[in-house]
Amino acid sequence: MPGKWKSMLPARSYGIRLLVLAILFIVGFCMQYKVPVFRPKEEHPINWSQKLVEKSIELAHCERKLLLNTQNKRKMALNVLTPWLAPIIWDGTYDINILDNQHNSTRIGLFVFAVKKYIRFLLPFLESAERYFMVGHNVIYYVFTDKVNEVVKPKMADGRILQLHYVVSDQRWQDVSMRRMEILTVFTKEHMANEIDYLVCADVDMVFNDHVGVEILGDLVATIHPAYFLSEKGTFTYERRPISTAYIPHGHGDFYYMAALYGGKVDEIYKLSMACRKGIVEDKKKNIEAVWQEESHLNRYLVYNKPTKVLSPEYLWDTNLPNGELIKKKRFLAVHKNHKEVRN
Ligand code: 4GW
Ligand code: MN
Repeated sequence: MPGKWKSMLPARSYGIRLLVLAILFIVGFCMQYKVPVFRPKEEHPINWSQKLVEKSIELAHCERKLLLNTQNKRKMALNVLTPWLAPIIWDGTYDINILDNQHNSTRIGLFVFAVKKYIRFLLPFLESAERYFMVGHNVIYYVFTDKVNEVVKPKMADGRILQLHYVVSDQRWQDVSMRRMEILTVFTKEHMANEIDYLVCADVDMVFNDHVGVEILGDLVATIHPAYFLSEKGTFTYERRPISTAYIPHGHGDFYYMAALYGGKVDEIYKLSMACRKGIVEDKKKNIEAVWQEESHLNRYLVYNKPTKVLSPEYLWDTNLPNGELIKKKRFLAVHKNHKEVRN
């Protein structure tokens, strides 16, 4: 059969063979040296500048409008993880139904001081907590005041308890604020250890304004100060004098935390308050006081004992601050106070 084929081929087939070989050679040559002859022609070239315009319109519609801002703002306000991989809690970063189920038997404490003229903030604080704080969970309010008899109890839901405790009122407001650490060292150890699993510590001159639930619970939890959440580290108002026990050298530290909301497991708050209390006492012996009192000591502690969870400024906001458009939910708001009226 093959012989038959051979005999059937015309003489000019040698020419054809040569032609095919030549074509193959040229094609191979062009492919090897990337001669552009064989590149497919783009029928509809992509208009990249048009694409960019479309993208920026899309981003402009982003719910939190974060991407419209400058590089720095964009980076900081989109952070959902710390450099040590702890979550930073923003709206949309958790599923509250799953977490509520996980915490159905968790006992939570809310620790607050209302001394001297700050007693006026207590009722709105507690009423707003009934509305937004750990709704549906077991809560004990630990209220410390020098005016136990003046406390007006809010209407409270089942599973919620108000504990009133007497505390001396210090003359200096700085000492009132710092005494919270001393009281915490005693109460976390002696009372709270058996009564609750997690403790949340808050300023009283605040109101809950939106959901604050079990998503904030963790071993050690701190909140980013709303005035510094877009700031460079170098501008943080840490204690910078090496003589203070709250000293944080330049280059150290991750966030500037605000002492108006932090929390954690009871034994973690015991350790934290012991360390801060010790620092405050040592400073007093040297007749110095950290620049932002217990907030400076808290920041120092948290630089070297990293929080396992960080709360975004959604959890501490003041409507007088700039950049409020970056904060979708303003969950815990500073009350605008007349400083002259509340000064002691
Ligand atoms: C100035 O005259 C004062 S009085 C500054 C604080 C004072 C104060 C604070 C007080 O008289 N009674 C009192 O209970 N506190 C507690 O310390 C209260 O829980 C308050 O929220 C916390 C911290 O003080 P602050 O809220 O005034 O601190 P900033 O200005 O940082 O919010
Ligand atoms: Mn305050």
